[in-house]
Amino acid sequence: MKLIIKSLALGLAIAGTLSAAQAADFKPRMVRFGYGLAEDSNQGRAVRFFAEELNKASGGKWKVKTFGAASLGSDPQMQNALIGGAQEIMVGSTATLVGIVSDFGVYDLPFVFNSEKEADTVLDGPFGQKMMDKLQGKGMVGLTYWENGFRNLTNSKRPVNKMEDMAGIKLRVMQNPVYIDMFKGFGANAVPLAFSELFAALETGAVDGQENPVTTIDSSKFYEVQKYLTMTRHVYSPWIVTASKRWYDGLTADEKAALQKAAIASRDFERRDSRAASEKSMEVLKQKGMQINSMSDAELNRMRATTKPAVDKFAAMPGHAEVVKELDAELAKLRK
Ligand code: TK8
Repeated sequence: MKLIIKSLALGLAIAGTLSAAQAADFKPRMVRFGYGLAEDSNQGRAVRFFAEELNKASGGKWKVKTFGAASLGSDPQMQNALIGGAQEIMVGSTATLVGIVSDFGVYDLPFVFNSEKEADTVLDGPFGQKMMDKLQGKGMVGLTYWENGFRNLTNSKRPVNKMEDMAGIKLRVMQNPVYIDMFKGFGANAVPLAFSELFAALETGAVDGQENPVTTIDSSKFYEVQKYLTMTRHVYSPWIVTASKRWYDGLTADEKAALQKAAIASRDFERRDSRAASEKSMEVLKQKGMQINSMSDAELNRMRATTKPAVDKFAAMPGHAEVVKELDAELAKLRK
């Protein structure tokens, strides 16, 4: 009898030392996490961080596999795979979500955010959450926002010192009307194209230029096919990590909680990493021979004024006036 009690106690003691992960309710799952940038990029590093967190939290029950360089498809293709349940998680630009929830175009309105700090506060606050919640009715679940960063202009034709220098430049933009209207307004020839096709388009001269944060210009090796970089910071566009709602709805409460926790940890990791990488990328781009120039505030203000029709057009679409007002109110709170 004593022996039985002893071994029972021992058994309990061992059970007590099992990690919380093993005790928690995790089912064995294969999770596909896709993204568009190169594996060696700020996006790739953060995806691997997220995957690792989930593998750990599940005590090895989850096998999260990462797929970079758009190997599961472009942003819009992955979004459809999530909605259909053929893929579990992705990260991509909020800008490419406008085909699903057009309200997301609000983040693409030119010169809306003044700093990374402003963007963090708005995205991590009630406004950012409310935007993510709009995806639920469309088959996706928003998990968190990562930094893509302020977007800058590159091209192979000429230095862009003033708006008129963009005239006639065939410029790849994301598949999003705000960008098409904005760059047409600047005088460029805006061509919407998936990011996965961008390098080849620049290389063959199908387009002359593009716009992205310096980290992406570096990790995608655009310096090989682009000579001029102009620091316009015209849009701060976030990345958003999303899950398939079909898949998400089948998760246990413990799994959902772990997913949320890993999402927040990945966000903090990604923003720190991206901001450090951004400084290094500027050095790399210089060293690779890109000619870099900034634009005067007066010129940027002139560009901003030129975008008014694009902003008005966005705001005139159903429901958008409300979204713009809400974002303006959030920003006003920060700036007072
Ligand atoms: C990566 C894209 C990219 C975005 C773009 O899939 O398309 O220019 O900036 O980050 O989402």
